[in-house]
Amino acid sequence: MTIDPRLSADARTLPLPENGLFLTDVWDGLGANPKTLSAKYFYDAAGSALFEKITVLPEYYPTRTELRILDERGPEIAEHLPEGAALVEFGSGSTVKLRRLLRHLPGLSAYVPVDVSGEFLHEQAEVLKADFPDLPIEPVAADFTRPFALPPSLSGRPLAGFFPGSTIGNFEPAEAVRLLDGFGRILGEGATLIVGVDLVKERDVLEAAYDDAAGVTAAFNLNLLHRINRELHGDIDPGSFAHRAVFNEAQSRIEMHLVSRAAQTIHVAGRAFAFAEGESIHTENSCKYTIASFRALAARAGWSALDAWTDSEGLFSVHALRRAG
Ligand code: SAH
Ligand code: AVI
Repeated sequence: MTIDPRLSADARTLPLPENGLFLTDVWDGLGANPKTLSAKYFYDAAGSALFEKITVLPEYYPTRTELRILDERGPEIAEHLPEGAALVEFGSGSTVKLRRLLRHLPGLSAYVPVDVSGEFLHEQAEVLKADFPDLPIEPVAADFTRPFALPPSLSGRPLAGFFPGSTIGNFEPAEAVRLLDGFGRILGEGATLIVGVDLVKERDVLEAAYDDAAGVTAAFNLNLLHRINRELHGDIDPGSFAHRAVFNEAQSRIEMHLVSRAAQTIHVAGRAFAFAEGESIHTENSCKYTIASFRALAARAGWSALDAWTDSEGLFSVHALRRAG
């Protein structure tokens, strides 16, 4: 994913990406060599629903492992959040992780889920409000790589950030530094950020997690093509592309691609894009870290390490970071 360089705390603009931006990003990405599309476009309502199915697949260890860490270490994690804090979650999805933390955060003054998948965000916020009627919940539909405003009602409250799921891994390291620095500007000096980060492990485990036997991850990847057809007048035959997930060890990342099964030309809103047989669209990176390599990256973005927790098998990590002055 790419980060808009204008990301800053005091920006007051730009809610959801308009279709115009989706279109120009798709045109730019398919016109590039190699072809690429931003992973943030996976998440329309159908993509968010498919991601939820991924999270319970036997091969997809990150969600259940992070949930276990949050369950077991919740009290220690909570100690790093100031009393009366408003918690801003970046890429909140189904809010399942927040639910696990909430029982350890009785003093939370507000919860602000931020997500680019607007319809899903609002549905999930309504369900959460029904379950936690005393907690002020203020959803913000926004692309967090671009400038966005927090609700004015938060002003004066201490802010803390929550960024679970290893969504940070979907950004290449230089982009991840810019994103974490942007979160620091939004949350302010001295703020705490709790981040979930997937750890480097054997190729077989990683590749199975991104190419499951039931084909759900393939459907998630291919949904991007369906979305282009739905929203941008595309004429793509999704069946003419194959899902591929491969661990790029040198870059310590899983790469997802959509590989053209044949030489073909597709059209998006009237513009033509030619594919050779076997040519791919690079749709996602999912970078994997060690505790030390993630701490080094966070330090480059102005965050110092407070603590980190992992599961007994060393599959996944949760970090508490503090924004330096
Ligand atoms: N936090 C949840 C969901 C992770 S999936 C969990 O841990 O299970 C990643 C989430 O980030 C999705 O809900 C997706 O819609 C959201 N997302 C991805 N890119 C985004 C962006 N640029 N801005 C805002 N939300 C984004
Ligand atoms: C949201 N993100 C951290 C997921 C990941 O594991 O990189 C997205 C995903 N892509 C394929 N499966 C899950």
